[in-house]
Amino acid sequence: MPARPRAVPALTPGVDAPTWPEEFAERYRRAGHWRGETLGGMLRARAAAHPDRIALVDPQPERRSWTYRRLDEAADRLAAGFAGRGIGPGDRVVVQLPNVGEFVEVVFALSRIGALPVFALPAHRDTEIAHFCSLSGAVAYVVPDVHAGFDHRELAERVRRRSPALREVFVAGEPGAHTALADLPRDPAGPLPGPEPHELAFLQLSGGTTGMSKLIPRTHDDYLYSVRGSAGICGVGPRTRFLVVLPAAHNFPMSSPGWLGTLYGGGTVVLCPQPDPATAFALIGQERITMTGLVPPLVALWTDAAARGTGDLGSLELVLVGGAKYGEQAARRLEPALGCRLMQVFGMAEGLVNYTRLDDDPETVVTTQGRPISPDDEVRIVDDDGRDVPEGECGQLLTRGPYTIRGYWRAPEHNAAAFTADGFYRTGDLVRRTPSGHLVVEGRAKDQINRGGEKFAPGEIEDIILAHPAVRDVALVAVPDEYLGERTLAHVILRPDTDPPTPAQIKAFVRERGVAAYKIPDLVRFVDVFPHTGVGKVSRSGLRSAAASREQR
Ligand code: OOB
Repeated sequence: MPARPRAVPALTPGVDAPTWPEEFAERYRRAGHWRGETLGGMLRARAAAHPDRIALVDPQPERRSWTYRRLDEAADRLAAGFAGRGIGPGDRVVVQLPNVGEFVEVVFALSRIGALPVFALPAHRDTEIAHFCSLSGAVAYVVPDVHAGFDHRELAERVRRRSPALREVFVAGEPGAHTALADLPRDPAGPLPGPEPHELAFLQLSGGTTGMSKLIPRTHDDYLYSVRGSAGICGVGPRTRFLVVLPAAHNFPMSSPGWLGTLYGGGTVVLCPQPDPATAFALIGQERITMTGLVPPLVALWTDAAARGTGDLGSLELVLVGGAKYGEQAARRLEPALGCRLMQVFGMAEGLVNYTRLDDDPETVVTTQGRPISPDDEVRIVDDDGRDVPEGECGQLLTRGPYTIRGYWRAPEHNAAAFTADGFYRTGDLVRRTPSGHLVVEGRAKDQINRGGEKFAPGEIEDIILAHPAVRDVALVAVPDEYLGERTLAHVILRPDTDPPTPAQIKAFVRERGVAAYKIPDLVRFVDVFPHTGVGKVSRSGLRSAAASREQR
């Protein structure tokens, strides 16, 4: 197919997103980190090397499987279909699909034409999707028909009315008023004008610290370096059978080593439709799964279920645990309970990923969150004034390196605060480093909630609650929770002469605004005043400690 003339030039890093200074880019290329690969090119190469090996299995409702050749061809055909609908290089496409085969096809298809997936999670609702559409300027949105009882086609209709740039909605399944992915023309495509390795591959979501999530621009070169490194550290190879339990669009199950790392290493990816032990254990047995990645609350569910003797986990060799702090005592229980190895992973969609290693001693594996992938990952641990703390002491983690972004998408003001002048990303995590170079996560300096691995900025929900007519002020804080690690408590000050709402009504108010369910406050408490800091700001630590010392509703 001839290259389509474009009204808008393809995006390049540096225009909509800050990029690495040339001296760094050159260093990363010279070191062999950036090898000039693209996502689409990687799949093409694997399909050429072992066309008949099974790349992907979507087990439900009827088992479907793709060889590497079939996946490669499916990506080409779908790419032609997207291109035929006017989607081209640099265009953003919000992709909100659960763990289904179409998700992987869509990602590679968009990559083939140089369009950028914007990775929404299945839990996101009107507020988040409209935000991703407007911030990215998305021209298209890909949804399932109905997932977990929720009709995404209706969501798409509402979002389309709010998003002038959004021209197309594609549906995996019954399309309703939209276009079915399956109905896109599937003319065999000629060579497509693919993206350059230094160009953006997609936009990931940040957990957010102020307002709504920022978008994280990742290039083919940088992302594939972290994928290759992760696959190597985890020992991914042709006999790896990786179960994608967490939402496939999240950075952890995508690249640590996740489905991309598994494809990189020539293994087989199996998509798990739900993370509950009944579903996952059955698949582990049937599909002889060797590896998976979980957040700590899920491991707790799995180890409890395994202790009750459910499931045949005999094939499982390695479980990666990350996304939130994995407590040492829980970590000690994993290997005996699941009968496989544990690897801790402490990563972030912005870049830096740390792993414990297969040859680390068992104490290191249960007591640390690992060390960086790359010898060129620069890590600084600093105090509040930005000075390096003495070795072994706790401080804020700053990082810079070959797969850590230099800035968020279209967010110059935020970038000025989130990055140092010399390009280090302020992770907001409090860590210390052991003599072996492993990091231990001690806490968090950033204003973020991490509810069992799902992150968001408290301000996002505070703004919604503030719109309630009876609410004068609100502060949302995380309180410790045995299962989730953290859950959320909204402190609410009511206006004096209004009908006081109940906690349930506050929660319903948030839900009705259309946000992901994990952001709805777990607890609501009405108070008369907030504790304040010396400079008159609401003291979140004061609220947290007050909450911890009181009975919670
Ligand atoms: C992963 O990525 P994100 O972008 O959802 O969240 C990153 C943040 C980190 O800054 C840290 O605050 C927290 O999540 N985190 C952990 C952790 N892993 C992530 N905190 C304590 N211990 C851990 N093991 O969550 C992510 C990305 C790639 C691989 C793994 C996780």
